[in-house]
Order: sequence, then C-alpha cells, then structure tokens
Amino acid sequence: MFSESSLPTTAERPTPSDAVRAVQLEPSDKVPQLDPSVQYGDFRDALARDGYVVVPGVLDQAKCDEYIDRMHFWLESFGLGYKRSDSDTWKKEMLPVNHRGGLYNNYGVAHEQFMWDLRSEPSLIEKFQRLWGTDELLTGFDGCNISIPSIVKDGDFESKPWPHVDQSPRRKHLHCVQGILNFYPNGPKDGGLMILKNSRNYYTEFFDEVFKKDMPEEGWTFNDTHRFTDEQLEWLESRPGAEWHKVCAGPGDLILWDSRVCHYGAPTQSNNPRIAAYVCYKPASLITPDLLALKVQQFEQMQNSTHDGTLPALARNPVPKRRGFDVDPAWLVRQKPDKPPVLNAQARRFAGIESY
Ligand SMILES: O=C(O)CCC(=O)C(=O)O
Ligand SMILES: [Fe+2]
Repeated sequence: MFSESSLPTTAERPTPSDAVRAVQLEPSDKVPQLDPSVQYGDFRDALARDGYVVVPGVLDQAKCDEYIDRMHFWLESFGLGYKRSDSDTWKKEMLPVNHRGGLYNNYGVAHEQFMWDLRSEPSLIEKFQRLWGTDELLTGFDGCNISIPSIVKDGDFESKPWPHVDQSPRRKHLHCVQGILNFYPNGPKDGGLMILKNSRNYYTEFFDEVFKKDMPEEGWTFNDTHRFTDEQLEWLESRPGAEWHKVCAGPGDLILWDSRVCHYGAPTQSNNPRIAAYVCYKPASLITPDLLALKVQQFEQMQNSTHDGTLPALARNPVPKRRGFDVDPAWLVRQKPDKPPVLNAQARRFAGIESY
C-alpha cells in the first residue's frame, strides 16, 4: 500500500524563487500593451476597452463534440465509478478530486493528449498570435473544467464565490491575458466565469493606496494571484461601474480576459455540465533562461502550471486531498498521463522544449 511519504513532495517539484520571479517586474517589463486609442477592428478592441471579450466560433461543433468526448473519457478512465451516461454515478466520490465543482489542475491533466491537441488548434493559436503581435509563443500548462451537474450543493464550500486576480499586485500593467475555450453551451445559470466589470480600473489604486495597509512587511507577493478579503471586495464592488457579470459562451467560443479583472469560476446552478479548457499563451521573448529551464523541467515531470507560460509557477495542491483517505485513490491511479503526449513541432516550441 502506498503511503503519503512515498509520493513526490512539493519540495521536489521545480518552483521559481522570488528572485527568479522578480526578473519580470516593471519597469523592465516588455509585455506589449493594448492601446485603447487604437482601432484594431477585432476582438482586441473590446478586450482593451472592457478587460474581457468573447470571441465567437473559434472551433466548430464537431471539434467541440470531439473534445467533450475525450474529456469525459479521461474522467471515466480513472475507474472510480463515474460514467457519463449514468446520472447515479455523478458523485464526488466517483470522480478525481477537483476544485470548485469541476476545475482540474492535477493528475498531469495539462499534458493529456486532448489538452495538447486543443492547444495546437490553429484558429485558437491565431487569436493569441494576433493579440501579442508575434507567432513565437509559450503556453502555460493549464488544466480544464468538467463540471458535472449536481456535484456541488448549495451551502457547500465549493458553492461560494472566490473572487481573485491572477496577477501579482506588483505588476500593474497588462501582464497576462487568460483564456477559456468553451465546448458546451454555457448560459447564465450554467457554471462559468464571473467577472467584476471595470474592476481592472481600480487595480493600482487598490494595491498602492487604499489597501496598502494590508500589504505584508516584505511587500505584495510575487505570485500571480491575489484573493480578495470581504473588506477589500466590498470596496471594489462599490466602485463606479463595478458590477458582477456571468460571461456566457457558445460551443467553440473563446473567452479572453485581462488577469487584472477580479473574477472567479461559479459552479453550475443548472442541470447542464460545464466543459471547457483553460488556455493561455504569451510571447516567448519574455521568458528568461532560468525560467525556461524550469519550464522544461515542469514539462518533463508532466506538471501542471499556472496560466502564464513565461512565469512558470506550479499549480497548487500537488497531491490532491480526499476526505476519508490518506492518499487520494485517483492519485494512485494517475499522477501524470498514462501515455506521454505527442506534440507537433509548433507545440514543442509552445512548451519551451524546442527553441524558436
Ligand atoms: O473557471 C473559471 O471560469 C475561472 C477559473 C479561474 O479563476 C481562472 O481560470 O483563472
Ligand atoms: Fe483565476
């Protein structure tokens, strides 16, 4: 029998030091900015203006059906009891451990073949190439969301909002644009992305002035995340123009948002599943040799990372915890893909394992 001590510890996993993370801070930062005074004539106009946009029809229905099938198959392949066709098996204990009702960033899911295939979709890549003005990109090793209806009940911890931004408060400019490639129809009551409209406009004032009092002695974290406290959120929610909005999307649509926008993923309140993948690419020129070496190591170990492909931090919770077990049974089944993924030449460059 496995014991927790025989599993890889967090310490053995490659993670950047603060000194390494600090290399990409202002004013040396070279992330291309969207110019609100420029008329791009495409999705970049809304992204620059509102901080988010839904780009319609990036994939066709046949492609969406294919990814939905492969993602269900992945869940079923753990052998914990979940079957897409039998609602009696739509239970937490029959699924791998997920977050917030269906977010998977564990078990090496970032490197499953379906994730590399979808990251290699030309019509998806083209959007990020246009956004950043370069063909030379790096991708994060992000996961996916497969939210099965009725898993999260009202009042459960997972049903609660978790408003946050995915950017270090030390970085004030546009630093990352996150994406969700949506496969299943996603309406107002279906689980999905909630954003606090216009919250981005208060980012600098928030961290440098109003809530500077909450800054730790050593300064704001270098990690690309800030989780808002109730008091902080109350202030943000009461700003002019701030308003919660559920971002709806059709099959094949791509949601893009500026990482400074306060957001969270809401669990489904309907009888529909939510099936989507987190996607994110950044200009390859932004990575440093140290961080590139770390990224390659993450790839070789089939680890999941945070969104930003040029600041490779590992996804949290390396060893999933399941109530009632010392070791999650799904973790024993799969710590990384059963079969190593096959990447085409472009995907190998996106992963950082082949150079531009
Ligand atoms: O699931 C979602 O819609 C959002 C999850 C999230 O916070 C993220 O991708 O940064
Ligand atoms: Fe987020």
